[in-house]
Amino acid sequence: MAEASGRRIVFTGAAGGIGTMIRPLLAPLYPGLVLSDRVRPKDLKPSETFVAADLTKPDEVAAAVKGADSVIHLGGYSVEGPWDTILQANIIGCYNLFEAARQAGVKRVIFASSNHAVGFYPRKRKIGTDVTVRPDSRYGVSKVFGEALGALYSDKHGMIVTCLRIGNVGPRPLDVRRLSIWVSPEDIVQLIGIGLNHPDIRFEILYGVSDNQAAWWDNSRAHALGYRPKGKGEDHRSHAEAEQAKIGPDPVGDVFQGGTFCAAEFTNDVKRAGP
Ligand code: 15L
Repeated sequence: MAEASGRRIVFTGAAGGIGTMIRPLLAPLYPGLVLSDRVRPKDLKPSETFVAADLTKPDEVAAAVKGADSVIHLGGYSVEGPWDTILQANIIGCYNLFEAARQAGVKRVIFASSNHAVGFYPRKRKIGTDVTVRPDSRYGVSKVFGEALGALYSDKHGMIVTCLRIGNVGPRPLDVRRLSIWVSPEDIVQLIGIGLNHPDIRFEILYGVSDNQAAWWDNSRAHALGYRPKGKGEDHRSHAEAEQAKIGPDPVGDVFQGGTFCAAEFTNDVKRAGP
C-alpha cells in the first residue's frame, strides 16, 4: 500500500525487542519515520529521526506525537511484571499515548496488544477475535486495557485504531508453543501496513501471527483486509521440537495458550480454569 508523502508516523518502543527487529523493514516503507523510546536505540543511523519520550510523562508523549498523522505504539513493558511496573508503563503510559494522540489530531493508531489478553484459552480451542478476553497475567490485563482504550478513542473520537494481538515475533518459532503463535518480522510489518493504510478500518483486533498450520487463532478478518502472511511455522518444526526437548513439561503452562504466563503465580486447579 502506498505511503502518502509528507506523512509523519511516530513509532514508540523503537528500541525494544520487536522495535529493533522491524526498524530496518519499516525504514524503506516509511521514509521519515520518527522513532521514539525512553532510550536512544544504540544502533541509530544518521538517516533515522529519534525523539526521546517516557510514556509515563504526558508532556514528553505530547511532544513526541506532535504533528503526527499516525502512531505505531509498541512502547511499554513487554512481559509480566510487578503491578506498579505494569501500571506505569502499560496502563498510565498507554492512556497518555492515546490522549496525546487525540489532542494532536492523530488519525491512526496501531496498538501492540498481545496473545496474553486471551492466554487462558486452552490450546485445544480455536478462537477468533470476538471471544471474551481471558488475560493470563497483569501484563495481559494491561493489553486488554489498551484494546479497550482503542475502542473508546475510535467510537468517541473517530480515531482509526488497529490492535494487533501479537504472538511471538522472531526469525523462527522458539519452541512447540511458538509453532502456533509465531510471527515473522516481515508479517508483523505487513499487518502494521494494513493498520496504517487500509481505507475500511475504524476499530480492529487482529492476530499478529504468521501462516502457522498449528495456529490457535482464526485470523479471517486480517485476511479479509488483505493480510497474506508469508512465514510458515511448520517450516521450523524440527528446530522448535529440539528446543522444546530442552524444556521440562509444565502441567499448567502446557494446557493454556499463554504458556508460562498462565503458570506463573497459578493457585487454581487446571480443571477449574475452564474449557
Ligand atoms: C508477549 O506478549 C511478549 O511480549 C513476548 O516477550 C513473548 O513472551 C510473547 O508474548 C509470547 O507469548 O511468546
